[in-house]
Amino acid sequence: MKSKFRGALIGGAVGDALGAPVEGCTWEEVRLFHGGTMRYTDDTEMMIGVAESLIDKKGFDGADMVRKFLRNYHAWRGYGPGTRAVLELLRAGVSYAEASKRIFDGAGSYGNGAAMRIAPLGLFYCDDIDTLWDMAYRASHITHSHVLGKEGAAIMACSVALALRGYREEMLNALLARTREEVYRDKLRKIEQLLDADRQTVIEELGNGEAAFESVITAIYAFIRFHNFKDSVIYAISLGGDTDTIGSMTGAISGAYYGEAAIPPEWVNALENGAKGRSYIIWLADELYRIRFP
Ligand code: F2R
Ligand code: MG
Ligand code: MG
Repeated sequence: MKSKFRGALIGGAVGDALGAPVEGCTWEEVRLFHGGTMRYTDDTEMMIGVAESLIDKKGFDGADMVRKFLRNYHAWRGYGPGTRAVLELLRAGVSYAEASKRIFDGAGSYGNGAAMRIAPLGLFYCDDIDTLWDMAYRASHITHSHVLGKEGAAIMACSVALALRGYREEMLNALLARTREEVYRDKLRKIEQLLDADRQTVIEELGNGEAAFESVITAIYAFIRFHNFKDSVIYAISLGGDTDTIGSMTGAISGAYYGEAAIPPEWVNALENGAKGRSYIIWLADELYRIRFP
């Protein structure tokens, strides 16, 4: 179980860092890409904030999570424009109940920024899916007030919890039993028919974009289609589009399922290891584990 906690956090970070240099590329361009750095992006920076807050507060605390997001924020990690605007409102003193409702003409964001950071919550509330679903909605609202942004994050959190508990394809029915929004239900139902599909079909049917409903189900698909961590994450990135985020979410689900040992050590070793790098992320995973399984 401890290895799975590490797998989810480090798996997410390596998926993010591997996908980062080709974010926004088409899958043909990804195919041509060689080399690249292993620096993580906003996905992992925000995931660290979620983990830090859960550890400090021994559970979800919105005001504290806001403080962690603001303390960690480095614009150069490549934040989405909506999240950037919300963080600026929060820094200016707008309440977190209010800030995320002010963007996109009052519609709020349905971007994947809430889903991409949510893995620690899935670990923390892994044995209580009702509470997890509710907490995922609350943790998302800090930056994403649109229901599709929140639902995507809840599905992602639930996928991490189910993977931790040993679910693979069986997770699809468990997710369908909970998911209310039709765009997600429709894509979850398609996964099994797409297991041998070519990339173009997968992109058309499930998506590879920055909207949560264009990426969360794609990450679940990449996890289920293959039978090891490495193939799932490489495949996720090879779809192009929002590569760091789909790579990160696939890495988090796969890491929770297979555990730390399944992550290629050369990927882990190449991950940046500065102030809040690889060793710190492993420490966060161990702290979460210690709190949940004393
Ligand atoms: N910021 C990026 N990528 C930009 C390119 C970076 C590249 N590597 C480079 O260096 O140039 N990636 C990060 O942002 C994504 C997460 O986004 P988040 O946090 O959800 O932000 P946002 O802006 O709220 O939503 C993303 C986009 O979705 C569309 N959208 C969302 N809600 C909408 C609404 N209600 N109406 C219309 N459109 C909506 C917008 O296009 C948003 O900009 C991750 O990929 C992360 O890696
Ligand atoms: Mg990113
Ligand atoms: Mg991204």
